[in-house]
Amino acid sequence: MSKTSIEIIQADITALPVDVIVNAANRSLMGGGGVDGAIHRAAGPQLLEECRGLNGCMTGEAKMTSGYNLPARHVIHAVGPVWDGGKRDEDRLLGNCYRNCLRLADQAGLTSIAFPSISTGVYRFPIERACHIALTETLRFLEQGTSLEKVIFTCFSDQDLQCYRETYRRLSL
Ligand code: AR6
Repeated sequence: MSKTSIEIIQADITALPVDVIVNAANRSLMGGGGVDGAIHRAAGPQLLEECRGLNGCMTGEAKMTSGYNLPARHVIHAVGPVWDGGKRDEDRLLGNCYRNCLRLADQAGLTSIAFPSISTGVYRFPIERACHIALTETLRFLEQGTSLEKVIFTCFSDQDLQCYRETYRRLSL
């Protein structure tokens, strides 16, 4: 069992005072709608300036920036897969997103990270399937030992919250 605590909450991720929040970005890293738009609005224009220098990001990968006006100190921009029926390696690519975010946070010695539900909005990844991948990848990563003391899964809707809580309960049995 890892010593890291896992919290599943319903919240606006831009309000969380953690070491790092994860952004569900696109490959351009130049902003967009959904949680990406909310993070850029709350962080201010300097975030886009820093992102401009990153030369985008491949699907399944992640890059870290400062958090600027956010209460979070950093942002990890992760690019989830667009759901296309499950035949385009979407599961593996989504798993890579979570692992790469956790690895970046750990390498920076950070202690708290908050994830949104990557790919399950505009990118249409089915929530049950995405939630299972998010939780299993995270639990597996934490078993290795890490600087992270707290991992927060931030759900936007009641249904997503229920799905995460129920899936986590089943995985912990
Ligand atoms: N806090 C927490 N979760 C949120 C917030 C928020 N403030 N706002 C939305 N969500 P999405 P994707 C939830 O569409 O599917 C963007 O245009 C939302 O309810 O933001 O990975 C990017 O630029 C959903 O559960 O991300 C990309 O082009 C989850 O965040 C594309 O969308 C993810 O939904 C990425 O699509």
